[in-house]
Amino acid sequence: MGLWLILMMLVLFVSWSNNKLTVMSIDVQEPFILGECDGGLGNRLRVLASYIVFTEAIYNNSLLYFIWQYNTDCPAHYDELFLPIPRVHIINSTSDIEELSKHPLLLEKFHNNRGNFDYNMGLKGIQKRHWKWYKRHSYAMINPIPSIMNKAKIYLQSYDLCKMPFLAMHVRRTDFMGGMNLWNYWKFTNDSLPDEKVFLMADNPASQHYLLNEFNKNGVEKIIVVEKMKLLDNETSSALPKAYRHTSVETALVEVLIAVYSSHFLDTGGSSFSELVKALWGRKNDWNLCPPPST
Ligand SMILES: Nc1nc2c(ncn2[C@@H]2O[C@H](COP(=O)(O)OP(=O)(O)O)[C@@H](O)[C@H]2O)c(=O)[nH]1
Ligand SMILES: [Mg+2]
Repeated sequence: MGLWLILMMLVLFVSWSNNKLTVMSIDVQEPFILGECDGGLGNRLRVLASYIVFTEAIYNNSLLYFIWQYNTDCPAHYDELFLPIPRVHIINSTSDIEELSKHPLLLEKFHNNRGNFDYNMGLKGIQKRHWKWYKRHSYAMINPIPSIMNKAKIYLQSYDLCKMPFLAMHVRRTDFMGGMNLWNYWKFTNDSLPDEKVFLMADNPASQHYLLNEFNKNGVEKIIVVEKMKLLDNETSSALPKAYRHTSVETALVEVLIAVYSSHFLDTGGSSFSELVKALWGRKNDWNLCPPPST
């Protein structure tokens, strides 16, 4: 008798928990738009910034559900990098995405859009004269978590970069062949002033090692980096996935924050990672990673 009772309770529990699985796991009570991103950090953030504008300018301040998946292109979860944004819910589970796609309060679903910020504004008919304001406004909501800010702050102070103006350059090579050849970055460094440091952001170990070897000789540290990447032989590097990242995304973001404090930045044309430095250029005073000069 006792065994029957236990069996009955087990059957009841299983059917209850199965039912529960079909109940919405996200409690949506307001109209929302659903957007997704992919690619690397720069690609993702410009899509996020554009959709934030859409919620405000087109959808009467609706909520935004934003799909950010962890993958080879961007091996990091959103909340490992950035603080939450009011009225934006970041989601990464496929079941949540399916649920939200069918939800009655869904206003519009945006497929991944890699177009740059201005292109996205044009796509949704936002007036050109407002683009600049919206760009500043939406990127101002994107704030790295304190531990990442602190890494950039410590780095800037360790090289005295808050006191001495420095240059920065971004060399993007691994799975991207846009931009300039290494000669331009070599020349940029060679033309710098004697005491001026050149902060190098690079995605590719071979380019990084080449530039470091060219300029850091005889005890001089002309080019500075956050992390020296491991140089790989041809066989090992050709076995890696095309979009393999040689540093963590966290390190990449620390590099962006540092470059924002440079006096002059040489980009890789067409790279959205370079574009991110420019989009965040105006954030120096908000973040205050360099204390204001004492008078
Ligand atoms: N650490 C580091 N990572 C980089 C650098 N450039 C590119 N990456 C990595 O490569 C990804 C590039 O993707 P994305 O930001 O979309 O820029 P895009 O592909 O150049 O348009 C970034 O998310 C980084 O993970 C760099 O200078 N330093
Ligand atoms: Mg990309």
